[in-house]
Formats: sequence, C-alpha cells, structure tokens
Amino acid sequence: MNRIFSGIQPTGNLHLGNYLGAIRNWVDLQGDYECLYCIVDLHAITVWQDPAELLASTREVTAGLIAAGIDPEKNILFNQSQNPDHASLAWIFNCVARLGWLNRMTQFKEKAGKHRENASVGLYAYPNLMAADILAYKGTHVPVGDDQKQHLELCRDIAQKFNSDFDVDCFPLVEPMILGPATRVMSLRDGRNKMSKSDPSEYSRINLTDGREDIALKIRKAKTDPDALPSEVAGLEGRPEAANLVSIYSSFISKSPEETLAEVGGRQFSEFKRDLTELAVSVLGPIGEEMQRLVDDSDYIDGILRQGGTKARVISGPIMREIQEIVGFVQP
Ligand code: AQP
Repeated sequence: MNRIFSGIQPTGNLHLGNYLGAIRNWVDLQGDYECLYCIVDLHAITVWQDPAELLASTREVTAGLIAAGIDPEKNILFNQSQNPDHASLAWIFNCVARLGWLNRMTQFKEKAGKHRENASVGLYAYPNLMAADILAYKGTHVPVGDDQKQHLELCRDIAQKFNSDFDVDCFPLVEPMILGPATRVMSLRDGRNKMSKSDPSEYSRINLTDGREDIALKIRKAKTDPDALPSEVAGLEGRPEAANLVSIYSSFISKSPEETLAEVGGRQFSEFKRDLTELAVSVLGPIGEEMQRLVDDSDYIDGILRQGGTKARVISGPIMREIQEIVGFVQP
C-alpha cells in the first residue's frame, strides 16, 4: 500500500517556499494516498528553540496546514514528539547509518557553517531521524522540496542496509515526490540562496501570514535585472532572480515556465510584478486569514495534534514490534 509521510519544522513563519515546494502538494495528494503530515518538533530542537516560541510555532504551523487545505480528519496530522517510536527507531538507525554517509550531507555543512564543532549531535544525526520518521510507518512516498533530495537518498541507503544486514524485506525504498515548477523557491533578495525561515532579511521571503501590503512591498523590492522578460526559458540563463519570479508565477497559475513565458515574454518587470502580487494575494490572503482564526483556538489545535498522535501510534506500534524482533530485542 502507498503511504505518504512528510514533515515540516515549527521553527518560524511558514513561507512561500514551504507552501509551493511542499504544503500545496500535500493538499493535492491527500485524496489519493494515506497521508501522515507531521510537525517535526524533534528536528526543530537540533538548534536552540525558546520553549514558549516552539510551542506557539507548533500551533501556528498546524493552523497553517489546516488553513492551506489539509483535512485533519482524513489525514493524520500530529507533532512528532507525540510518538516516541520516531526517536526509538532513530537510535537503531544511528547504529545502521555510517559516519561517512552523514559527513556528505550538505544541509549539515550549510547549517553548522564555520561552527561545526559547536553544532549539536542532533543536527548531525538529523537525517537518521528523518529516515525513522518515514520508515516507522513504512512510508513509501515523500513529497518534499528539492532541498530534501539528499536526505531521502540517505533514507533509501539506511532502508537497504537494514534489510541486507538482517536479511529481511522489512523497509520499502521510499520515492521522493518533488512536484511542480517551484521545487526550490529562492530568496527574493538573492536568487542563488533558498528562501528560508532563518534568512535574517524579512524581504527575502513572503510569509503565509503576510497581508496585501507586505506582499506587494516584498515583490516590488524583489531583486531583478534591467532586461525585460524573455519569451523562452533559455533567456533566463544566468538570471537567477528573474527565473525565480517566473517559477513562482508559473506555480501560482499551474503552468510550466515555458507556457508562462509564452504569455508574458517581452513585459517589463514592473508590470509582471504587479500581476504576481495580485496572484500571491489571491492565493495567500485567505490562507493567512484562516490561519489567524484557527491559531486563536489553541484547544482545537492541541486536540487535533493529540488525535493525530494517537492515530500515528496505532500504525507505528506493530511496525516497531516487528523491528524489535528483527534486531533481537525482548518485546516490551
Ligand atoms: N525555498 C524552498 N523551496 C521549496 N521547498 C522548500 N521547503 C523549504 N524551503 C523551501 C520545503 O518545505 C518543507 C518543510 O521544510 P522545513 O521547514 O521542515 O525545513 P527547511 O527546508 O529547513 O525550511 P527552511 O525554511 O529552510 O528552514 P530553516 O531556515 O530553519 O532551515 C520541506 O519539504 C522542504 O523541502
């Protein structure tokens, strides 16, 4: 059976990259698969989180997912720490994955930067926990943005090594689902960097909670170049900021960049940015408003997460017992 698992960190404002790269695809997939969508608070604490902010952010991200269209009754929506099986399986995977594999992970290098010696052990082992998140449910498909491709390859390596070490056919090899024209939304200030929650510039990203004025201002200030839009994709070569705005626009209208450029080629950015603003406001405005309404009802949000946690444990419980038996642990 096909089962989707995907996660998102409660580490700050949800942004357009999270929405176009992941959340919108989650919404589209929910009718066709059994889906587990997880607010990954265990991943969040791999870097310091203020406890009150973590709690608020977990509720806000949950509200954002529901506001964007995730149905908490049809899907399993929960925060990761509700199910201890993630951490138990991650420990087993810490003993399966090899140091050399983790040393190659580019996200650790980017996040730890020059202060590698000072990074938490959790940040280094993050990909093993991510593999456990998925495989605790024998997830088969993982819809993510392009930045997570390397972690999913590691998840496949771990599954393969576990199956081969114990001579079993326990874990599936997960398939990444990297969908749509905006699989890597870039910063509005620098088209070579990913749009990200931790970018110090507020102008680098559009948040799902931004109102019309903020969206318009950020798009107006977005870096571009002096040339008009080309009519073909080849004309975006060496123009990362222009390419980024074209993929965002394409994603909003569900067309390919080729189709978009056939329509808008030759226009100046000032005009294009006005249209892009209208599109962004029409899609994100209602989500932001609904998110605000939901986040004020923390009892409702906490209830959804608890209910999701219970449903998640019902699936992972028997899988964990199978794994414990394979590894040779006495059953609890
Ligand atoms: N810029 C992006 N373009 C496309 N997809 C993106 N995703 C994140 N940024 C982009 C996708 O969103 C999902 C959840 O991401 P996350 O919050 O769990 O982790 P992240 O990738 O670490 O997000 P940020 O914003 O970059 O956070 P910080 O700044 O804390 O590192 C994933 O599917 C991801 O691919």
